[in-house]
Amino acid sequence: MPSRQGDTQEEERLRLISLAPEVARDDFAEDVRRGLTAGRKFLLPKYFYDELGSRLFEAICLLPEYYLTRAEDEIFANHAETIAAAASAGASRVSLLELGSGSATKTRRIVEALLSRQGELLYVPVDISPAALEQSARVLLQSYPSLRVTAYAADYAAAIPRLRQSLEEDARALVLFLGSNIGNFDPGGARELLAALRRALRPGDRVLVGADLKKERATLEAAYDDALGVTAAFNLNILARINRELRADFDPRRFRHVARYDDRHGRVEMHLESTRAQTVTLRALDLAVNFEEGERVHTENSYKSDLADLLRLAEETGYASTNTWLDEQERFSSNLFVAV
Ligand code: AVI
Repeated sequence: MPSRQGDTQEEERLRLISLAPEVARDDFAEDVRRGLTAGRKFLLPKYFYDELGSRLFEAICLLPEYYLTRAEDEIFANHAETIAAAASAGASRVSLLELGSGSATKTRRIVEALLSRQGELLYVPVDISPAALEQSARVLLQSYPSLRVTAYAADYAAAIPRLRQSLEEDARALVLFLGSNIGNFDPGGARELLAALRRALRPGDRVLVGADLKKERATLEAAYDDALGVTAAFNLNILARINRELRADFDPRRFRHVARYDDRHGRVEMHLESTRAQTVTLRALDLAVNFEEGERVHTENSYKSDLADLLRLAEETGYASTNTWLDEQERFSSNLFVAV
C-alpha cells in the first residue's frame, strides 16, 4: 500500500530527540514555587505551551487582532526567495534550524525557497512542546519528500549548546527565530540567547530574527486582548496546567486576563488578576498561596523593537546585520544577521 511505504520513508527521514523530560518536570515545579512565593508573583511564559496552550497559540495566530503572524507571512510571501538567496550566498548548501518552531506554518515558504535552490534539505526544529513538534515535523515530511528532520523537544537553553552536533560539516546553517519569539526575552535574556547561539554557530552562518515593531498602544493591546477571549484562555490555561501537574486547586474563573502596553519598557505585559481574596493550594509543592483581591501574577512580556536597537544588539553579540525586510504596513521586521 502506497501510504505504508510513504510512512516508512518518512520514519527514516525523522529523528526526534527529547532533552531530559524529568529535569523539565522538576524545573516546572521549582519555577512555579519561586514565582508564586515572590513579592511580585510571576510565572514563566515558556510554561504556556502544554498541548492545549500550543493549540491556543495557533488559534491566536489566526485572530484578526494578532497581526504579527500575518505580517511576517506577508514578508515571506514577498521575499522568501530573496531571503533564501541572501542566506545561501557563497555556500553550496544550507541546513535550516528553527528555535520555537510550533506548527512551522510560515517556515514552509523558506523550506520551499531553499529546496528549489538545492534539491534537498535538513531541517532542525526546536520546540518546548513535544506534541506540536512531532506533528509539524510529520506534516512537513509528508509535504517534502527530499526533506530530513532532526527535531529537538527542549527549551532553547538546553537545545542551543547541542545544535552544533546537528550542523552538517559541509552546509551553512540558517537559524530561524521567528514570530517575535525574541520579544518574550527581556533585553538581558535576548542578549544572552543571541550570544549563546553565536557560540554554537560558525562564521558565515546566518540567523533570521522576526521582531515586532513599536507602534500605537491600541493596536498592541488589542493584539494581546482579543474580542473572542482566545488570548485570555491562553493566559488562564497556565493555571489549568498547574492544577493538573502540581495537584493544585486554582479556579481559573476567579482570575481575569490583563494585557497592557508599558511604553517606558516598550513591552506588552500580560497578567492574571485575582478577582477576590483567595487561597490556592498546590499539593505537589506542599504550598498554600494567598492572593489579595486585585493582586496580579505577571505571566509574560512581549517586547516591541526599535530596529536600531535590534541591529546594535546583533552587532554586540557577534553578528553583522545584512538585510531587513518589512511588511507593507511596516508593523513587523525580518532581520538577517551573519555570524562574524
Ligand atoms: C510566542 N510569542 C512571540 C507570542 C507573543 O506575541 O509574545 C506569545 C503570545 N502571547 C500572547 N499572545 C501571543
